Amino acid sequence: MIVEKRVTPSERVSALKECIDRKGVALILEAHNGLSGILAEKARVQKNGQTLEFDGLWESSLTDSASKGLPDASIVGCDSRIHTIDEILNVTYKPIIVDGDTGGEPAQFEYLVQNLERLGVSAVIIEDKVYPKRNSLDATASQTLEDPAAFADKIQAGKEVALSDDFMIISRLESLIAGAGVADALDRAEQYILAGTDGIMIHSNKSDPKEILEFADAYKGLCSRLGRRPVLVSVPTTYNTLSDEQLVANGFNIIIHANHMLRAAYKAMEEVAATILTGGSSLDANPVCAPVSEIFACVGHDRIIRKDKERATSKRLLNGKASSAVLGSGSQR
Ligand code: SPV
Ligand code: MG
Repeated sequence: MIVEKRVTPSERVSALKECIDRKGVALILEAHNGLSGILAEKARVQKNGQTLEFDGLWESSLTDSASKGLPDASIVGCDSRIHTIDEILNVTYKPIIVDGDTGGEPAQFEYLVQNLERLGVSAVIIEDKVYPKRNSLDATASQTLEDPAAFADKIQAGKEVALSDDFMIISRLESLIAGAGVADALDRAEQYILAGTDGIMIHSNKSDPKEILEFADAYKGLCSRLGRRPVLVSVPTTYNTLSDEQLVANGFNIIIHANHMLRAAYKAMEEVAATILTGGSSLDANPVCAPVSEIFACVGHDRIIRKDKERATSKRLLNGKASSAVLGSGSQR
């Protein structure tokens, strides 16, 4: 699709920070390919006289991997992730936050930062676990935390190679995922803030938001002691009894709904496959499928057809003018 609102990569890099400066918060939805990126970006609802929309997109390691039929366990390589990121960037205009997993070793992270910034990504989030990591939502997986000083060095290395101050490097604390508690998370947050991080993401896989709220409360004191407050990020997948509004009230500046487009697509695909098998034709599946015309419009097919017609009309007009000019010049002789 030809994106309606075009932006340059550098305008796009700055767009996330601008959004947070303007509104205090960025509401982000996951995308795992071009089509889900378009849908996440163009979603609009009317509520209490206001138009609601997402401010940007999350390119998730879980859903990028799952959409390739692979587990989120450092299996999908960097080049493949970059390919997906570029695919989404190509058809959207809103800011993108990339899930950088552990970021690899500092030299790998430097290349990742350079590459993402060049493409127009606004932020990368890396997590303080050791490579190869396991997805954080699996509470049964063993999770090993990175040495905080080594992680702080990696953050610093990334900050040094980023060209724009607007490109954000966000540190993701995995202390609660590894069972190390809020005090460990705060201690690590301090080290990462001193290393120059642009944001802190506190992650949890519990349904009870108690620890998250405890961290958010203590974060205020930590930041006022350090004299700097990097943005605070939440991924409320498991503790989604807490609304976005409540998260904002507790100091969160970026809220990422991290996997819902993929999970919704999964259910819809499963349902349609079963419906076709059961019905013995695809007739019963019609109500759960978007019309092809809608897909055409969404991905820009309609625009091509309209342009084809316009070009054919102007060619006919030109040919008409040319032949009447020839006829005209002939009749003068
Ligand atoms: C992802 O979306 O890949 C994330 C968030 O890293 S989570 O799956 O909750 O770990
Ligand atoms: Mg991930």
